[in-house]
Amino acid sequence: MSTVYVFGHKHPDNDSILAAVMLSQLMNTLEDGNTYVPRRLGEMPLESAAILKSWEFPEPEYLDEIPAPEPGQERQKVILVDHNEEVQSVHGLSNAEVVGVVDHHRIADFSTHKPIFFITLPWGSTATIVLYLFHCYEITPTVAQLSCLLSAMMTDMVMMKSPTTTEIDRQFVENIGEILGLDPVDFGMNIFTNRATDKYTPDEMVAHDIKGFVINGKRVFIGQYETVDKNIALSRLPELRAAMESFRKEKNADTLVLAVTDIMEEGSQILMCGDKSLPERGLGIEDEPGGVWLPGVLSRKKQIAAPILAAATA
Ligand SMILES: [Mn+2]
Repeated sequence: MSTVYVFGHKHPDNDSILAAVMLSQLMNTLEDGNTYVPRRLGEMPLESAAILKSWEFPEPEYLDEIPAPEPGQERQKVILVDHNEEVQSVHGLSNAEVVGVVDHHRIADFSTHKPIFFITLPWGSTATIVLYLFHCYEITPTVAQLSCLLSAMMTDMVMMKSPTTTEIDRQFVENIGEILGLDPVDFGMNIFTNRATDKYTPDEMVAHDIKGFVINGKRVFIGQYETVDKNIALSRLPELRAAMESFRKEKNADTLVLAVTDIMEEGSQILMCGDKSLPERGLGIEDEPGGVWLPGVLSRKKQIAAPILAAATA
């Protein structure tokens, strides 16, 4: 009988929040004796707050860190969703007992003493995997749950335009659309509009969806700011570059890459600061004052982080 915290990565995106909430709800339905409680490691994305509110689901509370257990106390049990790298996870993760991982990213630095619930699949979103788990446990998701899962799927796969989208994702999306009687693409457009992208400050554009990596001992942050009109963000370029530099210094990082992804034009404007050699090599570009436009680049994981990581080992 334990309380198990379920949370996505720091600077959470819609998938990290909704996959944590939906997986907690699924696990609680199974009544395995534990209580699963979703948490978040950063600010609520606007679209996640909007959809949870519309279904009257409470927002997950903020989790700052996991303290070391008092003598005789058991470690806090946790399930990581949408990430598995320590650098992207909660402060004090080593004080916790990781009892599960549900993720769709590379496996970086993971090892355990005991067997655990470890499910990673190279699908387009963690929400797709959570939906698959509903099927595995023969639990029928409610309309509210399907709607939340579809929201996370559509943002994480950028309306299914992202190259991370698999045939399985497409089938699940189509299936939810039929059950809910809606067009998934129209539904996804509404989710993106809920982001009200022009409301973000340059600091928020940098910080609201950013992931840290340790590459050959260097700390590299890769952020992604998704918008329906990149020109609004890029009209504030000097402030944006200043915000990038101050984030990098604050995190004591060597390199920061920011992708301003335009989901309508289907590409990303790449900005970088600090030591640019690794991302320049990985992406095959040279930074310019206004950044570099990479058409077709929508996925941080596959089209930005992966080539940068590959360049480090080449
Ligand atoms: Mn994800």
